[in-house]
Formats: sequence, structure tokens, C-alpha cells
Amino acid sequence: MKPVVLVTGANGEIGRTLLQRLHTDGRYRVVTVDLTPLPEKYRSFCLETYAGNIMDRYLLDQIAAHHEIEVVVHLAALLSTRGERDPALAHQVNVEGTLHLLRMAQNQSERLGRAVRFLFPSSIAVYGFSSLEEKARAGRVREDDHNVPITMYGCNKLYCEHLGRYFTLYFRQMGALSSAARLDFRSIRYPGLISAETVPTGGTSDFGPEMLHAAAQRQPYECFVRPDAKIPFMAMPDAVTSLVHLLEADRAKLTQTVYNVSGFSVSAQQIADRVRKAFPGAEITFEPDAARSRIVDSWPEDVDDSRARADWGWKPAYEVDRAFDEYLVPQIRKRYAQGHA
Ligand code: AKB
Repeated sequence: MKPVVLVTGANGEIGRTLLQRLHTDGRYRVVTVDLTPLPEKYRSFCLETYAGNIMDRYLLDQIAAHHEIEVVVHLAALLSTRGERDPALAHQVNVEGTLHLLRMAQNQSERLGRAVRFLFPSSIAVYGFSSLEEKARAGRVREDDHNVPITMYGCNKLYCEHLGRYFTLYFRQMGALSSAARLDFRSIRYPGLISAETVPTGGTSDFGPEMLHAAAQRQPYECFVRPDAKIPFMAMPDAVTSLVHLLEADRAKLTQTVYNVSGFSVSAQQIADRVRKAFPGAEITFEPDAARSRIVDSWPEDVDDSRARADWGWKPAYEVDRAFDEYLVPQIRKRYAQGHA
């Protein structure tokens, strides 16, 4: 039987593209859990779908009892801007919820006698710069550098990276179960993601996708960061490809549990220029929000993904021209021409 993968946050921007990819690849049976019910199109890709909260330990234990889970892809999270509006809730969902999933995956590894692979999307939000000069000097950052996040979300993601490494290497190191199978935690630090299918909510890199989707719907857009604000971005198909490639990578070749990946580094102005070229007449203005600008300014200009390239063959398929010309603009035009809201 094909192994079962549990996807949390399946109805989100990464989740929907991942469900489509797993359905196309056909190598896994998919079980999902999300706060909101999946649309029928995506439900049809799944063995079972659960509408529920990852804080509900009883629900997670019931799912683990009904399905022999061999992989967890844990996408459910409160993103950076939403997390600053409710830091306590962000900690609860992003840390306590993740700990519930790690506990369930560890118990499953002991039952199976082999490691459950646990894929965890981390973020460039784990990095922190105190000035634009420091950010510019750092340029492309490596995984171990500048891990001083300035958001609750960034703190949550950094701590959960360490939790995952602990569960993989040291869990119960002193107990009677020290030789029991431990889970196999693997994490990717995502840049800002841009999807043609969905517009993210609650993020601070959202200015990229929001600008594009607004122009495609002939809606005016007030960008909440300065024109010069620059961070790495990635086309959603590459984000899902990196997740699947890391999932399938030979554990013996992985030299670390957390990896940078990147697609292209652009400023808000450069995105606006490409949007105006694709959608002439697009009304884009810049109304910087001080707090959200400070968050984006604290994130790196670009990331060094050489370890991912060396360990598991990572290579983005979408540099900036191809991302806009072959994926984003044609797919978004098609989406809104079909009347999708
Ligand atoms: C956010 O903006 O919070 C996320 C991220 C960069 O991790 N999209």
C-alpha cells in the first residue's frame, strides 16, 4: 500500500499546490487536517480530510489511530503579521500545535519501528537585522547566521527547528526507549511565496502576491512597504518541488536538518514594474506601514542555498523572468478570466 502522508494546513497557499502535486505524483495516500473544510476539488485528491484544530490532541491521536501515517507535512501556522496582532495565539498554534504533531509523529515512529519523516516549513523570518546597512552588508545569508528574529512568528519557527532537531537526535536520550525509533525531521526556510492560485493572509511578504492579484482584478493596491524593500521570493511550484525533493532525499546525504532555499531576490518596486508591464494601467501606490516595513527590513536581502544544492540537489526552476512570464501572469490572467474571486 502507498504510504500515508498527513498534511496539516492543507487548505492554505502551500497546501493546495502540494495536494495537487501529491495527486499528480501518485506516490502517497493523503490525509489532511485544517481549520476550514477543503473545497471538493482538493477533497477528491485525499484518502480522508478532517476539519479540526491541531491544538486538539484527541483529534490528532484519532487520526494516528485510523491511518498508519509515515510522513507529516506540517503547514498549519499563523504568519508574521497575524502573529504580531496576537502573539499569544501565534505561540499556541505555531509552537504548542507543532509540539502536538511532533509528539504524535514520535509515537507513530515507535509503533512502526522506523522514523516518520516530518517536513516543517520554516521561514526567512528566523533571521533578524537591526539596520538596512547591516542587511546590505550581510547579502546572501547562510543558515547559521543572524538567527535573531524580531517577530513572534520568527521566534516560533526558530524554536520549532530546534525542537525538530532534538526529536530527531536526542529525544528520550536518557530513558529506557533511548534505542526506539525517532522521527526524521527535515525543514526548509521559505522566502516570500507567490502563488497564482491563492493570495496569502497574515504574512508580511504578502505585498508581492497582493500587488499581482489586485492588478489582475483591476483593483487599486496600496503597498505597505517602501519601493526599495527587498527580500527573496519564490514561485509556489518551486516551493512545493523543494518540499517533495527534501521529503524524498536520502537521509544519509543530509548534513543538516534545516535548509535555505531561494528563487529570486526582488524589491517591491521591481515587482510593481513587472506588474504594470503585465497589467497596463495597474494602480499601485506606496503607503509604507512603519511596523510592517521594519519586519521586512529585518529579513535578509537574499539567502545562500548552497547546502540544499549540495545535499539534495535543490535547483529552482523559476528565476524571476520565468516566474512572471511563464507562471504567475498567464496563470493569474486565466484564473480571473474564469471569474474566480
Ligand atoms: C510571512 O510573511 O510571514 C511569510 C514568511 C516570509 O514566512 N510569508
